[in-house]
Amino acid sequence: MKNLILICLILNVCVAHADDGYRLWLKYDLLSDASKRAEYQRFSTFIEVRTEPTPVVQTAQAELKRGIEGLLGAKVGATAKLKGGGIILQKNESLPEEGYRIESKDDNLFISGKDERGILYGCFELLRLMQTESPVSGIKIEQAPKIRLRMLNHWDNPLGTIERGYAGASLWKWYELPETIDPRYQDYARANASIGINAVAINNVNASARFLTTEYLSKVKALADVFRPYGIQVFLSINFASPKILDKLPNSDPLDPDVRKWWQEKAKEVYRYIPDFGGFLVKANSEGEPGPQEHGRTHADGANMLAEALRPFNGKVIWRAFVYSPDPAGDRFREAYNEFKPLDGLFDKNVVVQVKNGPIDFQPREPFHPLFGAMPKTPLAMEFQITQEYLGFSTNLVYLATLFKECLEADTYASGKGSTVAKVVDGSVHQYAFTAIAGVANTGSDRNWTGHLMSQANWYAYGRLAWDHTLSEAQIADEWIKMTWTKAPAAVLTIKNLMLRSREIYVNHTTPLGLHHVMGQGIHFGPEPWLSRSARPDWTSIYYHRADSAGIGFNRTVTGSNALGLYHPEVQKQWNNPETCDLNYLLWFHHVGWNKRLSTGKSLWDEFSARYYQGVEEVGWMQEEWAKVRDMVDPEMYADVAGRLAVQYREALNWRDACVLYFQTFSKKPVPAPFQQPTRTLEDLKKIVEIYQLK
Ligand code: GCW
Repeated sequence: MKNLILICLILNVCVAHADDGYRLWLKYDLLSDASKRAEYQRFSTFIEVRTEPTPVVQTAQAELKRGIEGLLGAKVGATAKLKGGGIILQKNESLPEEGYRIESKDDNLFISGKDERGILYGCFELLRLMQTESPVSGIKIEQAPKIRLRMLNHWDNPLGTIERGYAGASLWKWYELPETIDPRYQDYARANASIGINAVAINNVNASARFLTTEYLSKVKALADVFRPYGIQVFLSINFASPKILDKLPNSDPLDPDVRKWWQEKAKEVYRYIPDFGGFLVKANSEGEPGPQEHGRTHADGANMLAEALRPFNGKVIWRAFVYSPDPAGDRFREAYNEFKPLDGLFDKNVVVQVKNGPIDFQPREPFHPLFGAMPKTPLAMEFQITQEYLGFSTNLVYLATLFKECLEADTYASGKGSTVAKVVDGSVHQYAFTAIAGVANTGSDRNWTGHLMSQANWYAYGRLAWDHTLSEAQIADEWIKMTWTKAPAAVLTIKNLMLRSREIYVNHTTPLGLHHVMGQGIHFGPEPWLSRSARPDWTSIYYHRADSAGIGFNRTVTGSNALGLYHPEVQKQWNNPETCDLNYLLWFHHVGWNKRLSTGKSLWDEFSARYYQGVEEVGWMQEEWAKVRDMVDPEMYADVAGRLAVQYREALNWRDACVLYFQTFSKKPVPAPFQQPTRTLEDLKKIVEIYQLK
C-alpha cells in the first residue's frame, strides 16, 4: 500500500496531467524553477493576520496559503513564532479605496489594504507575481482600481439558458437554490475576485419579473452569501413592468404614487434578504422591454423613481442606454444619443447610465459611442461584451483586450486632447462622483467555463482592464499565458503574438474596412450580407452596407445621416474625409466607390476583397503558429484549441466566399490576383447560412 502511494506521488509529479481548463488562470501548480521557489520561500513560512479576520480577509488568507503551498510545494504556518520570513496582512487607512500595498520590510512581506477588499486584491497580486515568476524580493508596489464598480453582467435566464451564451447553460441552478449550493458558485466568485471584479448582475437584462418575488429573493440571497466573502456585490436586472406583472397594479407609470410606493417596498424587501445588495440594472424601452416611455415619461423619470427607492440603502440604478426607437428614415447610430443627450443632468445622484462601447451593437470593430464625452453631468458606465455574440461564438479565437483598448484609448476631446473614453469612464474628464464598467459575461456550465479556452483570456483581460485601463493588451496576455498555458519563453511569445493579431484577423475575414452588421439574422453567426427583409429595417444587412453598383458603405457625413456630427469636431476631422479616414472606419462613415483608390494603393474593391482572402490565410497562419507550441502545453487543452481553429478556418472560408460573391454582384469586378475566384456559388453559401437559421 505504501509503495502504491509512493508510486502515485511520483507519477503525479512526473506525468503531465491532462487539463480540462477548469482551473482557469489559478492553477497554482508547483513552480518548476527551483531558484524562484527558493526566492519566494524566504517570505512564505507563515501568514499572519493583523486585522479583524472578516470573511473577506479569511478568503484572502486561505487563498494565499493555497497558492503558496501549491506553487512552492511547502507548508505555510498560521502565525509567526519566528521574527521574519512571513507575510503579514494588515489594514492601512491611508491607501485609496480597495487599494493595496505590497512591501518587503524587516524580513517580512506586508500586504496592506485600505479595506478588506484591498487585502484580498493584494494577495491575488502577490500570487500573480509568483505564478508569473516575477521578482518579489525588495518589492514595494501600490495599486488601486481606477473604476469603482467593476461588474460582470450575466444574460442568464430563469430556465437555465443564456442569451448570447456559448459555453453551456447558466451557472445558476435556480431550481436547486437556495438549499443546494453548487461548489462552482464559489469557484466562480474566486476567479472574479482574482481579477478585481467586485459586482455581478446575475440575470438577463431582458428580465423576468420572477427575480423580485420572495420565492426568488431567497435564491438570490443564497448566491449573494457565497459571493460576499469574495468582495462581490449582487445586482439584479429588473423588469420595469414588475408592479403590474407581480402585483396587478393598473400600470407601471414612474410618476404614479402607488407605483413609486411599490418599488420602495420592494427595495426594502430586497435589502432584508441582502443587506449589501448593489442595485438594479435596467433595460427599458429597448427591443420590446417595458419602460417609462409607455407612460409618456422619460428615461430619467424611470431611473429616478428606482433611485428614490434604493437611496435609503445606498443602492445604485444602472440604466442602460442601449435604445433605438424604430425610425426607418433615421440612422440607428444616432438613436441613443438623441434620447439620452437631452437628459444629461436630470438623473439622480445614484444613477449611472451604462453605454455600450459602440453606437450599434458589439460589432467586431466600432467607433466609440458618441455619448462618451457628451454627458458631463451624468456618470456613464462602459458596457463591453465579453461573450462573442458577433465574434464567432466559442469557435473563433479572438483576444478582445485589443478591442477593449482601442475603444478605451479613443480620444473624445470632451475637455481637450487626451480626454480618452477611459478617462471619461474613470471619471477624470468630468469628475463623475461614481464610476462603473460592465462586461457581458462569457461564462457557462462548460467544464472550461468559456467554451473556447482562449476566451478565458477575455474574461481575464476584462477584469484586469476594469481595474487598470492603462495596462497593455500585451502585458495582460503575457501574464495570462504564463498562468494558463506555459512559462516557456518561446511558447509564450508565439501564443501572445497570435492573440494580439487575432482580433484584426477576425475583422479581416468577416467585416473589413469598417463594414458592419452583415451577419446571420437573429443568431448573429456567419455571413448574411444579402439579408434585406426583417421585422425592422435596421435589423437587415442592406441597411448597413448600402452596396450598389457605385460602391459600398454608410454615408454618415453631413451629406448623409450626419451621425458623425455627434462627435467633437476634432473627432469628426479624423473620420469625415474619405481620403484621410482611417481605413478601419471607412465604411462606417462613407459610401465609397468601388474604383476609389485607397491609401494602400489599391482600389476599394481590390482592398476589400483581398482582406477576406488575407483573413482566411491568417487563420491558417494561426493554425501553424499553434502547432508550434504543441509540445509545450497541456495536450488536452492544445487539442481543444487546435480543433476550434480548424472550425474557424472553415467558417472564415464561408465568410470570405459569401461576402466576396455577394458584393461582386454590385462591383462586377474580378477577384484581384493572386487570389482565385471562389469555387462555390453564392447559392451554395446561401444554403449553408439557411441551415443555421433552421429551427
Ligand atoms: O446585442 C443585442 C443582443 C440581444 C441583447 C441586446 C441588449 C440582451 O442581440 O440579445 O439582449 O443586444 O444588449 O440588450
